Amino acid sequence: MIIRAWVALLALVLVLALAGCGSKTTQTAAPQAGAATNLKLSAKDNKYTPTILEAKAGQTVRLEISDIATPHTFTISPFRVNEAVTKIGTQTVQFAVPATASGPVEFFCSIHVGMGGMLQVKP
Ligand SMILES: [Cu+2]
Repeated sequence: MIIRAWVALLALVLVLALAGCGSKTTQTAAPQAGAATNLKLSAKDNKYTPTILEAKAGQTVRLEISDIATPHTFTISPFRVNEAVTKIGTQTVQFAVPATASGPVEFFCSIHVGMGGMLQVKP
């Protein structure tokens, strides 16, 4: 009787473990939540490209901004991120995605109208 219960428990643990694996079907090497991720953005022609970035909730983002020819900001208001991007050439800004964040949040330059995009926050 005890052995049967133990086998049932083992089977349950196995099923849960497999279910856990099955839920992660993405092929991309997505970083773990909490780990830092490196993203790139170009500021060429006073436009941020790409216009869609992706990070996970709770993650630290190191964002390398290239093609800087004039001062910009990198701003995400709900995250209280407002970095001056003034280094001609390339500058890296680092910010934390709040653990409670989700969905798309806007990033933009507060100097150039229309210079911005969306940061998709994945769980
Ligand atoms: Cu700008």
